[in-house]
Order: sequence, then structure tokens, then C-alpha cells
Amino acid sequence: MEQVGKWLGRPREIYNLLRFKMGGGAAVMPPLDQDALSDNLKICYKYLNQTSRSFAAVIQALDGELRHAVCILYLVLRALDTVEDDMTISLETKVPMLHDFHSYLYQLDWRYMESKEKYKQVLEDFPTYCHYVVGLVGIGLSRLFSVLELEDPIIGQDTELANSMGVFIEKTIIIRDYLEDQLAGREFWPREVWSRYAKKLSDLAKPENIDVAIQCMNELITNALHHIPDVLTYLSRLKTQSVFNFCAIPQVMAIATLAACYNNKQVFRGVVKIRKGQAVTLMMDATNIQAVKSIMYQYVEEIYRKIPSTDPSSNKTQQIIVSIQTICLPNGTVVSRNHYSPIYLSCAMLLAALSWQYLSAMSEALEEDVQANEN
Ligand code: IN0
Repeated sequence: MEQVGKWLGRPREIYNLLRFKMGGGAAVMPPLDQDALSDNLKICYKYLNQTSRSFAAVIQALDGELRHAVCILYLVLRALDTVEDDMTISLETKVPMLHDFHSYLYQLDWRYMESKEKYKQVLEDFPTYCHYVVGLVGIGLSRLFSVLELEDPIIGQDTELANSMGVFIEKTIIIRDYLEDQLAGREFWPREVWSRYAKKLSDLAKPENIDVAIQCMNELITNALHHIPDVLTYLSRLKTQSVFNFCAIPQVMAIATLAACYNNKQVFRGVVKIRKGQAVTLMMDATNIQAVKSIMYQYVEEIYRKIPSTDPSSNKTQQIIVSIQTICLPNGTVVSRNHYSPIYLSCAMLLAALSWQYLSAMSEALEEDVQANEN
């Protein structure tokens, strides 16, 4: 019953989930014509769909030449990431392997089978890591959009904004995956921040340190929010619909994830993920700059409402949220906070649930009647 109550409070999410499952996603992500693909590309798209179902659909919706280029780029980067994240490979083996990775792509029989004990990996230089792991992806993608003339040259030239697009996603993943990374022996949270809250990063997972752990995370989230103005400027320059969807969807997923993590103890105890219905709603909605601004506005508002007055970063968090909201409001218009949960939809869902119960009870009673008559 508690579950039913939760769903009834999110009628738009259920509606979008149903719409998505019944093919409504095709407007944002038209399906790929498999027959027109070479055998090699068919394999690429098969692997792509195995790595990330929802994001694969967004890539498949890209126009012409860009679609295959991004599909291959995404697969290569995911493969590199898999090697980087594998804690059973020592650094002495891993570093040369990453350097030579490009040549393995041409060796069809290349495999790595020597998984050994678990090694630890601590990230020492966060800005350099971000530049190579994420910044270059954003810069590479943006040049691709411009070279293929799907976007203006400025998109490929403005490396600062392209960098922010990737860094915002990456910082969000690093914050969300604290516990998973700890358990795997990976440490990505920046030392200059966590060292002000604990002696060791692993101490933040101890129940007695939960208060400082949350303060540390809230500071990291506040830091990540500073990339949003760049993200909005980048997105506002895009002209091609499929490129816009491809770029906007990971950004709105990221802000929804940060809102779910902010001031949430669960990040240090388990997994915090956005709901499937929420993800589908975001994918279907984030198709133009005003919708993205409205989504950003609402999620930073959610964070604002959760700021504890005792949090050491509270002033900074409030400041960045106010400046994001100022950017998001077109000419002083107020964005409706009920946009995602209109009351009439809740009533309709409640009515539907009651009717369903009533009809089920009626049909059961009828069946009993029929059986009684037959006997
Ligand atoms: C990405 C980015 C990405 C997409 C669009 C524009 C970008 C501009 C700059 C930088 C990155 C950009 O998006 C993906 C999103 C993704 O993979 N989502 C998955 C998450 C998951 O849990 O698997 C999903 O299922 O929704 C992303 O995170 N990265 C990425 C990698 C390659 C490319 Cl071509 C584009 C990874 C990263 C580390 C942020 C670069």
C-alpha cells in the first residue's frame, strides 16, 4: 500500500513510463534501421545496447555520420573506463595497457584474462584527471558536431564550455559512487576537500562520522553546481535537435542525481539512484533549452529546501542556487513548481485505482455467483 501511495504521488512519472513503454520514446529517440547497417556496425550497436540501454537510444537517434562516430567513440571510452576501473589489475600493468589500448582495438583476438587480487587506486591529481578523462571527451565531441556542420564553429572552439559539460557529469558520478568505489578500493573524492572533514576518506563511511560525511558531500555538490551556468550556455547554442537531446539528457540526469544525493545519508550506506519513471520523464522533457532551464530550476530548488542551516557550505550553496535560478527564469516569469505533479493527475490516478479495485471486487463476486449457480 505504501508503494501504491508513492506511485500515486508521481502520476506524471507513471504516465511517462507507460507512454515510453508503448513507443512514445520514439519521438525523442527514433529506432535505428538495422537492415541498412554493415555487419561490423550491427555488432557495435549490439554492444552499445548492452552498455547503456537508455543512453544507447539517444546515441542511435543522432543524425547521419555523427551517429556511428559517437557510437564507436562511446564504446572505446567505456572499454577504457572498464580497464581503468578494474582493481584486479596492478598499476604497473594498467598504465602501459591504457597507453597501448589504441593498438589492441586492431587485434581482434586481444583479451585480458589475468585477474588477480584487489589493488587500491587513489586519485592524486583531480584537475588533470578531469581534463583527460572527461574534458577531452567534451572537446572531441564538440569539434565533431562543428566539423560535421551540425553546429556552429563556436561549439568546437569554446573548449571551456565543452569541458564543463563533461566535468559536471563526472563530478556527479564521483559523488554518487562514493560507497561503491570505497568497496572496490577506488578513491576519487578530492583530498583537498575531504581532508578538512576526516583523516582518511574511508572514515566517512563510518556511522559515527555521518554528520561530517554529509557536510563534505554537500560541499562537493555545491562545487559541482558551479558548472551549471556553463552547461546552460553550451546547450543554448545548440541548433540540431538530436545533438541537443544527446547533450541535454546526461546533464538533467546529473542534476536529478545531485538533488537526490544532497544531504542524504544513504550515499554512505548504499546506492542512490534516480527512479526509472523520473529518468524517462527527464528524457522525454529535456528537448529544448527552456525545458532544461525549468528542470534545472526545480532540482536546485529541491536542494535549496534541503540546506541545513548548520551546514558549513550553506551560504555558498544558497548563492550558487540563486544565481542558477536567475539564469533559468525567462524575463522574470515564475516556473510552476507543480509542473511535475499536477493535482488533477493525482486525482485521476486515485480514481483509476479505486475503479480498478471496485471492478476486481465485482468480477470476483460475479465469478462466485456463476460458480454457485453451476453447482
Ligand atoms: C559521454 C557523456 C556526454 C554526452 C553528451 C555530451 C557530452 C559532452 C561532454 C562530455 C560528455 C558528454 O555522457 C555519458 C552519459 C552516460 O553514459 N550515461 C549512462 C550512465 C551509466 O550509468 O552508464 C546512462 O546509462 O545514462 C557519460 O557519462 N560519459 C560519456 C562518455 C562518452 C561520450 Cl561520447 C559521452 C562519460 C564521461 C566520463 C562523463 C565522459
